[in-house]
Amino acid sequence: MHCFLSKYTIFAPKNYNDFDMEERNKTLGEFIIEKQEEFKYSSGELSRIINSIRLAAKVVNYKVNKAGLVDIIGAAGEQNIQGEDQQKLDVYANEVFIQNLINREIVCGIASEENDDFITVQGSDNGHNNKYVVLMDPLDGSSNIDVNVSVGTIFSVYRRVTPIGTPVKSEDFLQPGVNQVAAGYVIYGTSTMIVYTTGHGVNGFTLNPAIGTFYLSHPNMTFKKDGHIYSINEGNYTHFPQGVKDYIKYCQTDEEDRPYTSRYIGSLVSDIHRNMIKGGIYIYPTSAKAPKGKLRLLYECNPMAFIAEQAGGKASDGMNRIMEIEPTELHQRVPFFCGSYNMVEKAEEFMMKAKLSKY
Ligand code: AHM
Ligand code: MG
Repeated sequence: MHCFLSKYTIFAPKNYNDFDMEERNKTLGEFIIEKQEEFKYSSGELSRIINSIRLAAKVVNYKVNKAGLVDIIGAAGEQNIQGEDQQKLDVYANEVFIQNLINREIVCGIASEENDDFITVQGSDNGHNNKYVVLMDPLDGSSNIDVNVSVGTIFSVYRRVTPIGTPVKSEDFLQPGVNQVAAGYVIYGTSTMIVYTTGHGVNGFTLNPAIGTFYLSHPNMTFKKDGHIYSINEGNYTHFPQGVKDYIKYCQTDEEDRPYTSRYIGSLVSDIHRNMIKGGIYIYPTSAKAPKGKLRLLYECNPMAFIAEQAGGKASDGMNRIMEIEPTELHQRVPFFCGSYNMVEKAEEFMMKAKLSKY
């Protein structure tokens, strides 16, 4: 039987529709398969973890995008119109990510910023034979949801250090960031993206919401060596260490390529993502309100540091490399300086000068 196209057949112009991207770019699924052999211990487990995060990200994205709407529909009480209990979105995101990882039986443990302690996960054989633990902040910056500002998920993957076949212990989670085998974030912004690294550079994938597929939109993301943006909550200025105050003055001084631009969203993922694309530094130092800093070493700083370094940037606590800090507790906080390499170095210089001038 002949098949023919009539002269009336209408084609969408090549560069016009949403699906054009599909022809040109790899999907995240294809990318994961293609890159599997780059992983140090290539058994497919790490690929399955990334796949599971990809699915959870889509579910959370759906919920985040109708956050305002759910309030309207369910405004009268604790339940929405379907009779479901309304939950805070960070609790919801926590459950989605954890449940996804548990259902796929691919990790031996999970630690989350939302939970006091880590969770032990049994594999398909009801044993403890899986190799990886996942640490995450399921919905960072969630106070921004109410005002329609971008939020994100941050995750980090480590190989366990206790013997396979035994239940996980705290030492599996309390590993320095240099041991990470993968880390990434999901940004629920004007578009939704997954950005991640497995130690071979950083790649970003944008969700096409029409078909629910992530496409490789930002291959080989890199931080500019020098940037012009500094991101810090200057409301806490009086309580900052002297080195940070001096660095802020430096950013504001009218010399050479300065003053820099100040941009602070108050949503770590968004601030880092913007700075990675445009060049800049993010700082959350110690202050009177947060004497050890606010951000968590394991759930926020280490994964962001891994991404930053893989993108040619730098991450420190003002003095030391973030990824070399030996964690002592799950919810440990640290000061955080992260971004364009030369900017972080300059900030460290100011920190060191201020420290030395004390003596
Ligand atoms: P959270 O984990 O409770 O959401 O807090 C982390 C967030 C970061 O996303 C953001 O950079 C920072 O807290 C903002 O803090 P502040 O409002 O003190 O500037
Ligand atoms: Mg957080």
